[in-house]
Amino acid sequence: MGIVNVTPDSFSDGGDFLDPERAVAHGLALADEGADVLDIGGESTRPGAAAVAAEEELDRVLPVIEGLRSAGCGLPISIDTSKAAVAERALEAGASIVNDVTALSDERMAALCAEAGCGLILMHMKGTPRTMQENPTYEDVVGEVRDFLADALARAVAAGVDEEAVRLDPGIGFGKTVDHNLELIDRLGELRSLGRPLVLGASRKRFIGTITGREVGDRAGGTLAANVIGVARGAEMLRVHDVRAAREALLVAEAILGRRDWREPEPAVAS
Ligand code: HH2
Repeated sequence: MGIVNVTPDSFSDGGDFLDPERAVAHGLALADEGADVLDIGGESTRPGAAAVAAEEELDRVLPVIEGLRSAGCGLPISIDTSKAAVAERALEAGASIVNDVTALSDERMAALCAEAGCGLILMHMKGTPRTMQENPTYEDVVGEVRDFLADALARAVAAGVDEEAVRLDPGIGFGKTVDHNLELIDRLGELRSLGRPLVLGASRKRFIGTITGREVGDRAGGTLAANVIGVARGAEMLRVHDVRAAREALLVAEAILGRRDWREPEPAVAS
């Protein structure tokens, strides 16, 4: 999943793709690099980020979704939003997956996704982006994240969402210390008991900078390590800024793990 942040303030690429033409060009470039899905977001969720009104979020993301479609991009598009009003218009414009980092905090979201029959990513977060990094504590981070995601999945299914349409994400960096993030990635396999494909979003995040001492634009090596271990532990979708590097790392990692014969052509694009 290639990230297209149409925001002035995202932690890694804030402001780079606020202009819709640049965002569309970036999405097309990520498609060329081998993305299977493009994740379009119009509101930063970095710690302390300012909230954005639905109309402004829509003004950011709709021209990009429409622009990608008119440029002939046929990849599935996910809309990274926690607002049902934004998700609804994005789905009409051509998105087919809702990536909700608040796991259905908007009471209309589940019904909307059930009605639309779209894909749905539910992510764990402790607190809100404004407060989540204020001394997050857990007795057992993996157990708490698993219980939260099980509950979110149950709420989605109770609202009519097809269980098969749901992917689950431990929410790396969302109300977690460095050690929590490391433990969640290392023990990611324990979340497979939830029975749904797992998404991992570690790309360029702060814990990588803390460990490597690298600034946000210089965390490619650390990102690859997190993603490769994540895949070895069972992640099936990686949310990344650098698609080509992730794709190549996966080809080699999956060959080593014996999950794919490197002589065979790459499998068809996932949806
Ligand atoms: N992380 C971010 C945003 N959306 N969605 C999922 N499913 N998983 C994640 O880990 C995740 C996410 C934060 O990263 P980014 O979009 O690069 O930054 P910002 O929130 O500042 O725009």
